[in-house]
Amino acid sequence: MNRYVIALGSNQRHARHGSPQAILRAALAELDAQGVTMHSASPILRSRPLGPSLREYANGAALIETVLEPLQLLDLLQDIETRFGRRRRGQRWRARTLDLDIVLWSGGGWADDRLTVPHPEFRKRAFVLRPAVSVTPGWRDPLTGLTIKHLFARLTRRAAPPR
Ligand code: A4P
Ligand code: MG
Repeated sequence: MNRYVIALGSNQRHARHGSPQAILRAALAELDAQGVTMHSASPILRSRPLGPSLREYANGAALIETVLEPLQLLDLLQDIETRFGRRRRGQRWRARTLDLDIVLWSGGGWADDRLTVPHPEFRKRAFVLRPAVSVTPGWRDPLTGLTIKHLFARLTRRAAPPR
């Protein structure tokens, strides 16, 4: 079995599912329906956008367990993103109905042209670390050896306001 921390984000409404918050809930339900075991899902938080998009995000994190190997999980996440109307073409960081990222994997690291785990940016992002703290504070980042809780404390201690 593989355990993962996944990050969820949305900053655009969906015609059927509604608000970004509702989209994240529906995405979690969809993972469950696909046979992924949901150990813990964070509260869904609002966060200010990082990057060019001006709309507020809903963000969350989940601790999951599944037989799927990393690339199989990525396929499933991308399939769910597509079903939620995510368009993959065009500008990076554009407004999106659903973004599902693999943050951490119990197997350690993965690096190829499709997938990098741990997610290269997660240590700098409060909108990933804050919900991750609530699902698995003690999980250690294999790169730095620091726990999620420690990474979040380190990030939010800085002078810059948290995002
Ligand atoms: N990919 C590589 N590693 C991973 C991984 N660990 N998990 C590849 C998921 N995918 C991974 O992603 C592009 C490609 O990354 C995928 O095809 C996959 O093979 P994408 O989701 O299609 O593109 P993107 O999301 O537009 O780009 P990127 O770099 O993933 O954007 P981010 O880093 O996800 O940032 N502000 C707030 N407040 N909250 C947010 O959630 N999100 C973003 C997007 C910007 N600002 C935000 C938020
Ligand atoms: Mg992404």
